[in-house]
Amino acid sequence: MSRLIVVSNRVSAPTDPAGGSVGGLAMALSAALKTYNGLWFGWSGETVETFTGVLEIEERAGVTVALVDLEAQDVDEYYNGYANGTLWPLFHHRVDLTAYERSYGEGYERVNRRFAEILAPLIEPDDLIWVHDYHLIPLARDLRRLGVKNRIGFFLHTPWPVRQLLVTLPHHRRLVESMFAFDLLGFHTREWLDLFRDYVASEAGGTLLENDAMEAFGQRVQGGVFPIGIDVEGFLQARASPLGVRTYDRMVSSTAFRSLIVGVDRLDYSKGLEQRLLGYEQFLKDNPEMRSEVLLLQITPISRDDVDTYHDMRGRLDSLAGRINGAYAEMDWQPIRYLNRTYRRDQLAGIYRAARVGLVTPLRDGMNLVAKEYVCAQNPEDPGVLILSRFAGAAARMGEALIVNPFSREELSDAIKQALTMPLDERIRRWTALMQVVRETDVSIWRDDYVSALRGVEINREDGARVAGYQ
Ligand code: GDG
Repeated sequence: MSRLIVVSNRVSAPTDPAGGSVGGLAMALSAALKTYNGLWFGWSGETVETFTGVLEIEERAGVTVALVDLEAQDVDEYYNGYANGTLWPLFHHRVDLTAYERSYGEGYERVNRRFAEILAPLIEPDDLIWVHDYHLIPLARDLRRLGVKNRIGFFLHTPWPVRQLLVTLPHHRRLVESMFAFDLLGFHTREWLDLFRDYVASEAGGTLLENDAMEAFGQRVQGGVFPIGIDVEGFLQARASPLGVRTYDRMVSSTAFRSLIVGVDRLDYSKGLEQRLLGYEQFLKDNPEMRSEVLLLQITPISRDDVDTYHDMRGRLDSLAGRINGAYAEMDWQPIRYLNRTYRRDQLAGIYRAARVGLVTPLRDGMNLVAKEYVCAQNPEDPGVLILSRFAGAAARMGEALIVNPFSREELSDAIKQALTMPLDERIRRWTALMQVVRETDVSIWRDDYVSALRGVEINREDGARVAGYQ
């Protein structure tokens, strides 16, 4: 059986096999790596003064990981710069926050080249290579230049942007052309894949073929839709674990007859946190009689604080939460609990279960796993209500949530009221449909579908040309 090589910017293979704090994606990929006797390659997270290219190979809970350190300039230009300062905002339609620095693009190309040079000698002829996310878009091209002929697949965890915004990126053609060195391009939703295909047809002068294959730049690549999900059984176990149950009890007693509304998001402008707090404030304004019956718990671990836009946003959120609390709190009640910290997964599961409403309102999001976790954690006999942004990839299949436009504070306010007053039979009906989607998109299904699609892509290497398409 061929080995699987997973490549991602950061390697999140679990160190603790019990996995209490490990995400579903990490667990699913680790399980696949164990089955296929594979390898997980990426940045160690360590910064050194000068790049050495030395590879550290270690075993983590049965998974072989191969890690490489980056130098400070790489971290500035490739990671904080091009990946998180250019592609992330652009792919989330924030051209106002996008940095168009030439040095960032150069750093990005340099690190991808370095990764390719270190990875190439580890690859055996039958290996399947699965590259993750926007940090590593040119990697297949760089591996091909080094003579790697294996099947290489790519999965984008973010949305793909509309063509009219993507063309603001200098060298957008070069970036997209490099994607044609992969054999399979996976997206969460039909919408993201169609946006990619629109670029190929309109901007690259390519041809759209049957079954989502595409031809451009003298190459052919197969596209596909693979909606990611959560590890349902793992999450149910976390919810039923002693800490999950204890956290649930603690939340129920600390909210004392109030309805808990929960939000869980990395601190990121794509998550619509400011708009969410303003929507909640609107609800408090519109419904004075319900004020002291609710409580918003917003869990927001700090992320990417080295990037200025994140740092600035953190300050704005602190003051917004403070202002709303200052304006509406009573001596025995505060409308918002805003926490910049992380919890273990089992604790999160307990918190979700205690919440009558799950507020998931990103402005643009590849999928959004919190929506699925919230649904999965509910009590089937008395489930809470998911409020979900129409701009999350998750909304493509989770239409039984209360779907909202997160840019409209009135709509958010109305949805919160509707969720809090929804009769039990409607809550059960909606939850049952949503839970079915959560099960149908379990992360192991996503992973296995992707790996078998990559294995099934037909590759014709006559004359050295690579032509990919489903058999
Ligand atoms: C990207 C795409 C796509 C959050 N706080 C804590 C914690 N979390 C966990 C959540 C959830 C995960 O982080 C966040 O996943 P999301 O899907 O919501 O968002 P991104 O981080 O932006 O992920 C996204 C995803 O990739 C997968 O393809 O869905 O669209 O942007 O699992 O629970 N976990 C723990 N403590 C916390 O405090 N343990």
